[in-house]
Amino acid sequence: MERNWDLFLAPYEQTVSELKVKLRGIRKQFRETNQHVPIEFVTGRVKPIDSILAKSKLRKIPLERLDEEMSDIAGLRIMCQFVDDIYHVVQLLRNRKDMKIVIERDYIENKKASGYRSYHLVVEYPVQVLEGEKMILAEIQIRTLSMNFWATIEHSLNYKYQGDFPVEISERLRRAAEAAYQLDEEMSNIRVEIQEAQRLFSHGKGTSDDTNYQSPSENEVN
Ligand code: 0O2
Ligand code: 0O2
Repeated sequence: MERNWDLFLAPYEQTVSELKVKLRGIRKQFRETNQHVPIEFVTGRVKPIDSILAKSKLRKIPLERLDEEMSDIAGLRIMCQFVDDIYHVVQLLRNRKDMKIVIERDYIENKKASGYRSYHLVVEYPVQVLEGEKMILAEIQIRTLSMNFWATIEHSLNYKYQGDFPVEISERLRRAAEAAYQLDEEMSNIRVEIQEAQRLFSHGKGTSDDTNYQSPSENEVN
């Protein structure tokens, strides 16, 4: 029977839209409460039909089993400034009642052979459809801006070489991945410096409440 793709993909479209709003909502709540915002930006996509077909062929997933066996038809990506933010976001998602994490893969501690780093979650997310509730699998990739830069470039090169990189290019990409990670580590070190300075500053003013942090000029005026 010919598959009606619009009908099949509709709950996935709905999942991506709803999760984008919810994940961007987390960002907004941090901003509004003057806390360090662990999310820089959020993107999402439904996997294009030709990619679904190519992957199902490669992984030998029968089309009737796509709902259960292809976990990235709905895909969300959360970009963070710092590596620590990634683990903070994972913890926030673990505590949520509106989605259930079913798979966790830490490709930061365990980077891939290509040099790829990111934290992957697969969640079960319930969407409301005419027939009632439907459970949809969605993949959430959480990465720093620097990991995202590397993955985006590597992904486009993958198209060019169809995954079959010349040895020299793979080696260069692996070195670039390490350089990207070093950048993350340097930024984390600077971040500790900044936070220490903020703590010293607020203690000096007789308050330890970082959420009430104001810039020196504002404090002097008040
Ligand atoms: P903000 O936080 O105010 O900047 P839509 O599907 O229409 O809901 P959109 O926004 O059209 O989503 O596209 P997409 O690709 O999902 O992008 C989501 C957000 O990520 C957008 O911000 C983009 O500006 C932002 N974005 C995408 N790529 C980059 C990037 O490389 N760097 C940065 N800093 N931001 C990026 P918003 O929605 O305007 O929200
Ligand atoms: P897309 O939409 O082109 O990004 P799965 O593929 O999820 O069934 P697997 O392989 O165990 O099973 O999943 P994994 O490795 O946790 O996640 C796969 C996704 O992670 C890929 O999606 C990429 O988005 C990303 N990814 C994994 N390894 C690499 C890598 O070496 N380089 C880059 N740039 N991205 C990587 P797809 O399937 O490629 O789809």
